[in-house]
Amino acid sequence: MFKFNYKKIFNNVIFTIFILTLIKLIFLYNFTIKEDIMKTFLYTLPIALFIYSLLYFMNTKYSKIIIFSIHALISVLLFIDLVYYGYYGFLPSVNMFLFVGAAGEVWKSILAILRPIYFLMFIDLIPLAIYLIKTDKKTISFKVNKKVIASFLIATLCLGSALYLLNFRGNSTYAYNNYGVFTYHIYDVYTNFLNKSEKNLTASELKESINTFSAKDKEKNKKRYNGIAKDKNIIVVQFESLNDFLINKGYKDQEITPNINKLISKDSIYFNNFYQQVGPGNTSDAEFVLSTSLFPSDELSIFNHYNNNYYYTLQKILKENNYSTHVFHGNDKEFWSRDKMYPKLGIDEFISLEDFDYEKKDIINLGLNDVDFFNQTVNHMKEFNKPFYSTVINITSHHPYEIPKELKELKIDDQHKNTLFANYIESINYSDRAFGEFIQRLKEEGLYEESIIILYGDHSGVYPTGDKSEEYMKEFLGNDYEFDEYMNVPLIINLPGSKVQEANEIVGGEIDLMPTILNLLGIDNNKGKRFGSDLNNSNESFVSLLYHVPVGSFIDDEKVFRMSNDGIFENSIAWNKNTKKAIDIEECRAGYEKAIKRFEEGQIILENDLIDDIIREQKNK
Ligand code: GP9
Ligand code: MN
Repeated sequence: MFKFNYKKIFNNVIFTIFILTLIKLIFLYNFTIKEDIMKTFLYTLPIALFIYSLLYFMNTKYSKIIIFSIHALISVLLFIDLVYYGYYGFLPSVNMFLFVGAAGEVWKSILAILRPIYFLMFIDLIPLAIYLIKTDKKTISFKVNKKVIASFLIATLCLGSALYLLNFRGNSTYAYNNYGVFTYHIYDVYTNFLNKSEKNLTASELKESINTFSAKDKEKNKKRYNGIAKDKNIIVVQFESLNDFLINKGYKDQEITPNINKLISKDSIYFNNFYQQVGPGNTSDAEFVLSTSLFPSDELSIFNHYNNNYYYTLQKILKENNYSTHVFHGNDKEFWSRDKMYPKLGIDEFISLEDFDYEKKDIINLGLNDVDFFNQTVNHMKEFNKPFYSTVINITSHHPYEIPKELKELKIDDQHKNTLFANYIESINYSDRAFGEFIQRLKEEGLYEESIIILYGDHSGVYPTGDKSEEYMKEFLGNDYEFDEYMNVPLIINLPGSKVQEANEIVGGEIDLMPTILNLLGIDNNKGKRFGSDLNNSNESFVSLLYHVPVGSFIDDEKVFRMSNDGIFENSIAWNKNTKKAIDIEECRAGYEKAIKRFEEGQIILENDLIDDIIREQKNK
């Protein structure tokens, strides 16, 4: 008869730490899994079993140290996942460690949202260490018996099948939500180191893709605002972390963005249904999407992983039209591989932190403070060959939004003071002030009238944190803080002296910037492939979203659709954009398929570096 010795099992330290890890997994999933926690947990079991079963096979004098180290490492990993999720709304990637590892400020920003409850992940480590030190090695069972071998084999089998499933092209969101935290990290390392998300196309598939992409858009005859900004300088302000809900909005009757509001009030087109389309490259992805009208990746940072591709960019087209091209950013040249990527985008000159006059005290958050940054930017612009195209990327309004007291001007209620919510609006208010001074200086230098200003937010400033700040956010907005709210960034096109005044409600995203700008300049160039459309002339009111929500999610005039994290369409959610009432997701199938198709086409172009092939094919047609 099979006799189960519970006492022996529970005395067994490996079994105990295995159970503790399972509890930690449930703890993590409770905060991070929106769909079926139990399903994810069950799928995580085999790998956890696999890892801990391995410990039974050890028989060295370092066994105790190894047991402790592995368990501690897993606890640290789960802790980092939890904290990171609180900031970004998903798990960290090795990408983050590889490329921004040195940028302490980014981590500082993540650590700023630590909640004491997260430290429960470490609660067992000290008792475990004491137990291991005090207990004689012999009393800790390491003997391998048949049961252990059996469980080890089952675990290996399950792990094997999970990895097999991963070979079908999925994505990291699905990997996490379907198979759990360990599979996610394995998948992430695998894709990042080997660029293995790439799908290999056969020669004929590749040819067919090139043929499809090289089809030219049909031209409309009469286009609104075509050439309205012909030969003007173009100043694009890519405003760090600016959400649309701050525009024309007050905190206790105090305007948060008075200078941006003023910009909107005269000679401007304001797009209030404009959305971020960045992936893991964040700010740098926004720059990429603006310059190319291509989709970024939802797994890899473009600037770091695709900086050897050929791109036919807005800057290159402008150079063909006698523009000089520049970028301003108050951080180092190498940060996010900008030094490698900018030449590929056709940027003549990068004015980075090294090129500004500053002292240590002038640095806030990740770089030069916005007042000095904007001010010195004008000095450089005065010297540029005209017409010029400049992207100006401010940085002070970066998470965690901690700025010196003396720079804060809003009166904040006691209950909100020093919360992420208050820090955010105070920091945006400061950067708005810096922007106001920038416009003033441009006017004084005579640059304003001969330029157009395009301002947009690169991405959201606050993702739902599940804590007090989210509550304050909801109170402030008077509604839920869902992705259609937080992924919504403003786009303003200011055309000095034009008398154009318009609020345009078309739904669009960063991918539409390039075609929109080209139309304003009256430049007729359709070479290459663009996924966006000119927002002043398009009939399509639609945006495909990615990264912060799974690919396939989209927003149009009537519908807001969020693809399910487990990749199953039927588990998705959708609501009416205006009434916020739930709608049948079947109404969203066509939009979902369109969003997926476009995104996947975008990935084929990126992964196979197809832009020059497409241009060659267009020439032959
Ligand atoms: C710093 C900036 C980082 O150069 O690009 O901003 P982020 O990508 O974290 O928004
Ligand atoms: Mn950013």
